[in-house]
Formats: sequence, structure tokens, C-alpha cells
Amino acid sequence: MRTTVGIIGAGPAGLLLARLLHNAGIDSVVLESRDRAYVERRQRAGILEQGTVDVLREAGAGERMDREGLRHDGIELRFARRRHRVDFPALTGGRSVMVYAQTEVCKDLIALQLKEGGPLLFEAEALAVEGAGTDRPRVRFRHRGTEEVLECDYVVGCDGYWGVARAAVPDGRSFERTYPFGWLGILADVAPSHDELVYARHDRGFALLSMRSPSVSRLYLQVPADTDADGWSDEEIWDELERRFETDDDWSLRRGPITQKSVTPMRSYVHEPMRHGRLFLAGDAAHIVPPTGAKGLNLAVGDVVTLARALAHRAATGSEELLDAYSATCLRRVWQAERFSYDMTTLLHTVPGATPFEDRLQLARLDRITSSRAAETDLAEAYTGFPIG
Ligand code: RFL
Ligand code: PHB
Repeated sequence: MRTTVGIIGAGPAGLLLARLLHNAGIDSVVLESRDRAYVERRQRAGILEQGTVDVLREAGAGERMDREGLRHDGIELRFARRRHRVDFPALTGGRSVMVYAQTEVCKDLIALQLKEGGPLLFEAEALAVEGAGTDRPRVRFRHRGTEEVLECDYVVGCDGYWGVARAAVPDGRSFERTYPFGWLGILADVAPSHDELVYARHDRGFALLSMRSPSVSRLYLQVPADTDADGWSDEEIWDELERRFETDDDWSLRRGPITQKSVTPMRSYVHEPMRHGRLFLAGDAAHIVPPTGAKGLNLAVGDVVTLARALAHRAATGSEELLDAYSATCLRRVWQAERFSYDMTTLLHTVPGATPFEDRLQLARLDRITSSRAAETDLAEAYTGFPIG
């Protein structure tokens, strides 16, 4: 098998890259180790930045998103039983975000790829990237029990944190931080208890109220990193959420049947550089952020937009200038998102063993954000998104 761009992984990064390349007249093959149903059901991100929304529309993948996505003009910060709304358009000159789940973005992109794009092979597991430093990089993969080779001009590792592509970038350097807590996430068949996301800091730990649709809620609780989701009964989860979202007014939490629950560990990670020869890394394959800033999917989108532009420039002019700049261009935005995600995480989570002094500092940071327009604007700008490229 031969193609111009071999893409490993059919998460949002790989699928959107294939779509952007297709629109630019560049052929590609996507290899995905899981089956289609698994990829379409994996519960993950829920928030699209304005820039991501624009990219999906321009790529011709925004039709259902525009019909079913929910535009959000703000979030609520909740602490010390108080509520504070951050008004995005007022603080950022009109920017907002969209609630449209990653599962739906992936479903839309898969349908388009199968209808109009190049090959997308499910149950095709990449085993290794070979010859990344040569003109003829290859991906060795296993498809339904048979080992095969995909020969490419370029290979892009969009295979997430646990993928194989990163191992083929030698002499790299990685930067990592783990956190002593994770998120217990639930999906529940109940209308969201608030019309915008609520980020709550509480002495018992962080909680987040999000949603998937007007009738489906998505909620998270900070829990110790080694928590078993099945150790929490539905009633215990609702009781704990109620405590952490408590306010002095008459706000109340709606309960409903929980249809899914799982625990996500939290990690910050960056691999530099994001390229070796003709192998490029994009999305979670190169960097991870804790979910508190809602940045992971949006970072993946920024990477592949930058890469698709560079590959189109190479095809049109023969110049590798933009490909050479790819890693540095992406990393600048990546580190801004790392910084913001870290700040949001440490702002809102309680750390086991924190001193009373550290607790007070955390409340002072929240007080600052909710009383200074400059501090609040900084949060609103970062949340609604850093420019791509
Ligand atoms: P993905 O989505 O992990 O996709 C990688 C794909 O590669 C496949 N794969 C392989 N295929 C072939 N051969 C191999 N050897 C392979 N190894 C792996 C995998 O099966 C998979 O299909 O990476 P990608 O495309 O870079 O996308 C990144 C995003 O998925 C991720 O950053 C976000 O989900 C993070 N995230 C959030 N991001 C946001 O922007 N906003 C949010 O609100 C948000 N909330 C979240 C999140 C992530 C969460 N979890 C579960 C980590 C909330 C949670 C709870
Ligand atoms: C989600 O809806 O899954 C979600 C929203 C905001 C975040 C993280 C996750 O910061």
C-alpha cells in the first residue's frame, strides 16, 4: 500500500487532518486500531473553542454541529458558596465556545471520510514507524490478523498518548507532571441543572457541571487518583455533587439515572520536538493537558490545521519552510494551553496535605479573578482559545 500521508489514529486529530488534506487535494490513508463503534462512543471532550468551530465549518464538517451544538457565552465559577459568572463575549470582544461532544465531532468526520475521503481502516493497528529519517517512511501495521506495510511520503502520529509513533522520534525530550487526583465522570439522563458550565471549588474537592444536550448532563467529581468508579454508588455520587455545588441561594441539583461512569487520571505532558524527519506528531500523541481547561481536543485541532497548511504549501511550492516551522509553531500554543490548564487545575482542586496558607492563597486567586476585570479577561481569553499558527 502506498499514499502521500499515512495517518495513525482516527481520533479528532487524525480524522480532521484527513479531511483537511482531502480538501487540499492531498491523498492519505488513516489506520485506526479500534473498531468504528468504539471510536464513536468513547466519552471525552465536550467544549469546542471558537477557532475549532470555525475550522470545522470551513472543512465542511459543521452542518450538524451548527444545528445541535449549544453556543455558550460564559461559565460559572463557584466557591465559598458564592457564584460568579464569567461573560466571554463581553471580555473578549465577542468570542464564545460551543458545547458539542467529541463523540459527535468524530461521528461527523468519519461519515464524511467514508463518503468522500481516502481509505479509513478500522481494526488496523500500527506496530511501528520505520525510516522516519529517510525519504520513504513506512508504517508497519496489522489489519485483521495480517501484517502489512504502508509506504508514505509523510507519516503523522495522531495515535494519542499510548500510541507507537512517539517512540520513533529519537533524541526528544519530555516534560511531565502527574496529579494526586483524577476525575470521576458521569453521564446522566437528566436536564442540566444550569444552562452554562459550573466549575466549583470546594473544601471537599473540585466538581464540574457540564452537559451533552438539553436532556443529558455530564458531571465530574475530583477523586483520589486510584479510585475505582464502581466503588461509588449512584446515590453517593449525587450526594457528593450536591455538597460541592452548594450555594447560599436556592440553586438545586437535578438528579437522574446515571448511564455511564469512569475515572480519568490527570496529567500534563509535552514531548519536544513534535517532528523527526518525515514523521510528525499531532494531538495527544505529543501533549496531554489535564481536562480542567477543556483544551485537549482544541490543541489537537490547532496542530493538524498547522500541519495541513504546511503540507499543502509543500505540495504547491515544493518549499519545506512551513514543515520545518511546524514543531516550534505548535509548541508555542501548546505551552500556553499547558500553562492555562495547570493554572485552572491548581486553582480549583484541593490537594491532599495542602497547608492552610496554600488554601488561603487559592481563595485569594479566585477572589482576584472574580473582582479584577484584567484577571477575569485573562481567563476568558485563554478559555475561548489561543490563535492557531
Ligand atoms: P485520541 O482521541 O486519543 O485518538 C487517538 C486514536 O489513535 C488510536 N490509536 C491507534 N491507531 C492505530 N495504531 C495504533 N498503534 C494506535 N494507538 C492508538 C486510538 O484508538 C485513538 O482512536 O487523540 P487525538 O486525536 O489527539 O485527540 C485528543 C483528544 O481526544 C483529547 O485531547 C481530549 O479528549 C481531551 N479532553 C478534552 N479536550 C477538550 O478540548 N475539551 C474538553 O472539554 C475535554 N474534556 C478530555 C476531556 C479528555 C478526557 N479524558 C477521558 C482523557 C474530558 C476527559 C474526561
Ligand atoms: C466535558 O463536558 O466533558 C468537559 C467540559 C469542560 C471541561 C472538561 C470536560 O473543562
